[in-house]
Amino acid sequence: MAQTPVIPEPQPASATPRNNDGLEVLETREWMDSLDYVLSRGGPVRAGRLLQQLSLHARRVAGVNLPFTATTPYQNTISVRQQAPFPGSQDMERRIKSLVRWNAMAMVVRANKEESGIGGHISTFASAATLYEVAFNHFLHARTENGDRDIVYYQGHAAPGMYSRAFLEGRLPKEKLENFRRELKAGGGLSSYPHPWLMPDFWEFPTVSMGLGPIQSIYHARFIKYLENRGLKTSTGGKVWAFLGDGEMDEPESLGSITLASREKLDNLMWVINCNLQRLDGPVRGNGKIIQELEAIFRGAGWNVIKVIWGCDWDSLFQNDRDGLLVKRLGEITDGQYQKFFVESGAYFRQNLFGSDPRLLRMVEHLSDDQLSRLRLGGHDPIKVHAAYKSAMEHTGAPTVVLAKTIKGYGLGEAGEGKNITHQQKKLNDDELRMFRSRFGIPLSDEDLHGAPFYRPADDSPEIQYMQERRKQLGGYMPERKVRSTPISGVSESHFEEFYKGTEGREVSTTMVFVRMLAKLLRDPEVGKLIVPIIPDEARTFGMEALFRQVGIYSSVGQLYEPVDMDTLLYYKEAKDGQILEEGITEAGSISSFIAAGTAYSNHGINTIPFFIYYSMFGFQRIGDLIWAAADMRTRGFLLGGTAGRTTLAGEGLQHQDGHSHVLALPVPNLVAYDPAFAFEIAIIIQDGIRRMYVDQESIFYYLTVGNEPLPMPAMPEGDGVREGILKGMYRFKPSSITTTKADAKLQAQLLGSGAIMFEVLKAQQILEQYGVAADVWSVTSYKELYRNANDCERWNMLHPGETPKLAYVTEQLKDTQGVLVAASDYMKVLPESISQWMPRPLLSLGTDGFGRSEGRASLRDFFEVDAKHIVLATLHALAREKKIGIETVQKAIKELGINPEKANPAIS
Ligand SMILES: Cc1ncc(C[n+]2csc(CCOP(=O)(O)OP(=O)(O)O)c2C)c(N)n1
Ligand SMILES: [Mg+2]
Repeated sequence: MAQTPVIPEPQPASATPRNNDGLEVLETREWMDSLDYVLSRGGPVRAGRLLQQLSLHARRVAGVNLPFTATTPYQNTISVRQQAPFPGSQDMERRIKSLVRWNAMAMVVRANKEESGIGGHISTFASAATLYEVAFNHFLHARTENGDRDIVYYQGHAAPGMYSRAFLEGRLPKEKLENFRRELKAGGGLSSYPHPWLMPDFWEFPTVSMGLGPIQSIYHARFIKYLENRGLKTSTGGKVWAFLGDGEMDEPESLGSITLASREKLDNLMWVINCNLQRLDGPVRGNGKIIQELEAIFRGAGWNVIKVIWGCDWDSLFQNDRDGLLVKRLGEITDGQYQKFFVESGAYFRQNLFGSDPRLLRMVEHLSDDQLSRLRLGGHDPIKVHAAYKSAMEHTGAPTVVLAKTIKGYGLGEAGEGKNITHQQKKLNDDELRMFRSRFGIPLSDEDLHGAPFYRPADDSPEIQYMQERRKQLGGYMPERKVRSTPISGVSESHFEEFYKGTEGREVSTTMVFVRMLAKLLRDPEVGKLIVPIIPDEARTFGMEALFRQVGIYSSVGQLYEPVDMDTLLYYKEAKDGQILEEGITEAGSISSFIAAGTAYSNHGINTIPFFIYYSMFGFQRIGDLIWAAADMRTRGFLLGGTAGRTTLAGEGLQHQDGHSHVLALPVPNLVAYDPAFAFEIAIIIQDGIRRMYVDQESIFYYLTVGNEPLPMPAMPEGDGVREGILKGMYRFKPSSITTTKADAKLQAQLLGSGAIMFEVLKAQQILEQYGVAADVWSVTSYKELYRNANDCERWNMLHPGETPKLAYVTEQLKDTQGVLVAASDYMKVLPESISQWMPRPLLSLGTDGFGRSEGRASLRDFFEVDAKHIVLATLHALAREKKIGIETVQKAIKELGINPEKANPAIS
């Protein structure tokens, strides 16, 4: 139980007791004795109740108000009497931990000896070793008795510790450790940090971009409850653990979603924050106290907070601290000052911490300076850490955070223990190696030390046997990543056929098309239940409210109120087995759910198929780093950028109108991005996406932009190449009617349209006929796919001279065409330009570079120069450039089309 400070604070140590105070001291002592009696008879729960009753009584009869305290005293939350006994061999575990420490340190030192500047971190794991080792030896289940497992987010910078342990377990050979941070060496190496893309059998979660681990762990824990409540997974008690840094807590993603965890009562979630009081440059809160600050935040948010500040060495000091003088003094000291104590001598510690009051000095007079300097902190004491974890495991109804106080660079001594430079320390000289070796009792002689050799005792040594046995008991090794699901058999084409036919003149938006398709997929007997629609408070924007009723909104408690729109058809239906994750206004949270759902095929053996739809502007631009992590994690699923396009989202203006998400999608290597124009294109893409990801098990995911402009959806053109073209990025959608009737037309053009601007291109095609230009219209569904393919061909050709060169898909499509090339999209001009070098002739690209405006679509397209008339002008301009028409035709057209040549350039206005 948290110790609420309802006992009056003791007088400051420096105050001289007055007569009256003497009485007060006596009185206080009597009350304390009484409380001790209650404690001994009824235990802490009874004592807590009594204190609460006393406080209520005091308020009722005399209006006594206790000051609000978000924090508890600067003490361990778990008292000595509540502390669970340590179940293992402390001595053996200390020896194993020392071996893990040594090899983790050696890995970094060696890597930097061989290649100076290669980097790596010693001090993060050095401070966290006990936190990890107690967990590995006693808590982290690779498989529980019930067949579940624990999910663990390891702190990225502590990776050497995890590699070192895997080496001792015999899972990683020495050669791999020698190639730490040298992944391109023969035989492979080890990633600097956790990267499932690079080590798909080992790492599950990339955590090194600070803040991504914390938020993902919350949404993952919630997603597990979602799977359980929806009957897709049986509840077997697996936990989600996240090992985090105290500096990392400054990231908004770290703390921004913690109330979700408490609101959802995620008692399957456990955070261990390594409070070594330091970040990269220096102290996290030099002038404050990070543990107290975090305690207040987490308590306020409804978490179960367990502080592990002091080791067992302090127990007897606190026992003798009858008046709370010591606790009070410890609470006064800032973190910056504590850091100084860690690096100073015992004499300094005595004088500056205890020297403030003679009574404090008396409390430690039995300890030598040396003993004083070695009083252990809680986070380095396996007994305290074990007790905290055990208590956390037993806590129900709320998530737990363990705030463990440690020393950064613990064991590095002069090389960096507790020093501000320690985060970056990667080199140890021979003296420092010797000291480290001796401190942790590694059986290496002085002569052997040079070069920081790895050390692993024989397989049958007691240490290795012990650690193997512990992991066996806990179900196997960790970390380990593996695909736990089997492929689905596919999804029926029947869901998509309707969309091939078009809408026969009826105007629908591509968003509506998508929503209708989703509704159909949700009814599919096999994949329907696997679909996870994710929405950050935008369902109505996308016309998805019908789904509320169809599949319900997930709520772990069901619906505890009568919804205000209960009497309507599409009421706001929350249900325990609801399928929609209505996340509220958090794109970061929603993408975390997307990742949890899109990696369930490996994490939980369940092929959930997430569809996360959001305002396209708030995707890559806002949560690009989480999307990058999703890619690393081999997440599968569909991202849908809704109300997309700089000129298609009317009215919303500069901060909403997205004309660059497809450019921002370019860097993500395994992301397949499409800007479809027609219903049938979406149908082909989604159908093929499900096949590639869930049948063929490719490690890819999708980004589709969908718009909100109602347009008549045409039928899919006949012809073999259409389906292939849609998927590969382009196909001829509508040849010019002039070319088919008058094959000798002199003026020709190839118009490349995509997304919502396709309809402007089709209009331009008709206007161009009036100028005698025969223009074919191509639908470019994916510049990214074309770019990827062209690059791939180019590279192959470069590496294989003399062999038949490969032709880029875009080249192949356009090589036999005639006329000028003009592209128009609702995205930046650079997007089509990215593939122009593989086109047979120069490209003129129209796009929406610049800031958006609050306006209607027609005005926006005029402003950004992507409407039909500008496409016509661009085509005529290109033809004039080729000397196919005279300048006067272009000048005339400008007048006829009503274009103001002096208008401001939208790219910079
Ligand atoms: C988003 C992001 N910003 C910056 C960094 C660079 N960085 C790496 S570690 C670190 C300090 C980490 O401090 P803390 O979270 O306290 O971890 P410790 O190493 O002290 O356990 C920083 C700033 C990063 N990895 N990610
Ligand atoms: Mg830190």
